[in-house]
Amino acid sequence: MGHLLDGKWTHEDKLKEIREDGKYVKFDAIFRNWLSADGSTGFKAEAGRYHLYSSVSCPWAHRTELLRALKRLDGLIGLTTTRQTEGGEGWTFLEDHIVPGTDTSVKYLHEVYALAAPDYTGRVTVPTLWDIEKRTIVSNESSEIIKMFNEAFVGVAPDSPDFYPEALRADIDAVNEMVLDGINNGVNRCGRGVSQEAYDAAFDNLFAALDALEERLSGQRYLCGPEQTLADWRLYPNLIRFDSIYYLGYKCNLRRIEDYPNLSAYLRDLYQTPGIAAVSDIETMKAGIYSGAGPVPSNGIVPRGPDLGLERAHGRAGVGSARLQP
Ligand SMILES: N[C@@H](CCC(=O)N[C@@H](CS)C(=O)NCC(=O)O)C(=O)O
Repeated sequence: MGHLLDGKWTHEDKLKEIREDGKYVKFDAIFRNWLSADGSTGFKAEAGRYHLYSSVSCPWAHRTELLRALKRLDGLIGLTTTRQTEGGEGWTFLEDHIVPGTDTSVKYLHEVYALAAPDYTGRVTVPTLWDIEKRTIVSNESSEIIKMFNEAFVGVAPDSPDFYPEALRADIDAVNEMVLDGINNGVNRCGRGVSQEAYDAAFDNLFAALDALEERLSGQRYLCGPEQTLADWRLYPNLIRFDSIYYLGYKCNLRRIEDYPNLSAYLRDLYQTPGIAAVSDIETMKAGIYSGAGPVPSNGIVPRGPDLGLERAHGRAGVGSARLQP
C-alpha cells in the first residue's frame, strides 16, 4: 500500500512495516493532539465540531466507532465511512466527500491529510479525527481517540458509563499492554509477517494470551471486574473477527474463540450491549479483509461462514458475583 510523501500520494511503499527478520511492526501514529472538556489543550469538546473517518473493516478504527456509540456521541461527532479499493490510493470515500468546514471535495482520505499538513510524509490511516473549526487532524491514534471520547464530552453528551475510572486505571493499563502485544498486534504478526520464526513466535504468544484471558474471565464478568472498561472494548474488535477472519486468513488456527467457553460467552455479552451490534457488521469486516485490496492474499472471494451465532444467550450476568448458582 502507498502513503503520502511531502503531501503527495506515492504508490511505492517506502515506509515498510515488515522488518528484516520478517516481523511485522506497526508505525506510530503522527497526529497526537488531545480533546479536553475545558479546551485547555486547544481542542475543546463541543457538539458538532469533530468528524470521524473510519471503517469497521479496520480493528483499530472499530474501537472508535464502539466508543462513539457507547458514549452516546453519535449526534455530536459526525462519521464518514471509508474503504480500500484495488489499485486505489488508500482509504477512499464511497461517494464524493466535502471535507467538513471546507468547500473542498475529495476522493481519498490522503487528501484530508494533505489539507491538515500540506507536506505530510507518512501513512494515511483510519481512524482519523478531524477538527471542523481548525481544519486540521486532531488524532489518528485509536487508543487515544477512545480515551478522549470517554472523558472529554462529559456534560456535553448524554450520560454514559466511565470506561476508564481512576480506581481501575492501573489494572486496565496492564491488561491493555498484554492484549496489545499478544492479541491486537499478535494477530497482525501472525497474518502479515513473512518469516516462519516470526509467525511461530507470534502464534505462541497469541494463544498464550487468549488462554490467560479465558482463565481471567472464569472469575469475573469483564476483563477488569464487574463493569465494562476500555480494556474490553480494545479486545472486542479482535474477538469478533477471530473465527471468520484471523483463524482462516491470518493462520491463527490453534483454537477458535468458539472453543473457549468463557471467551465466547464474553464475546456474545459484549456484542449484545445496546448499540454495539449496529457497529459490528461482520460482513463488512470480512469484505475488507478478503477483497483484492485487503491485507491478506486472496482471490477476492469472501468466505461465507462461519455462522457466529452472536445472539445466543451468554449467561454471564452472574459471573463473579457471590450468589450461589442454582
Ligand atoms: N496506530 C493506529 C493504527 C491504525 C491502522 O493501522 N489502520 C490501518 C487499517 S487497519 C490503516 O489505515 N492502514 C493503512 C496504512 O497503513 O497505509 C491506530 O491504532 O489508530
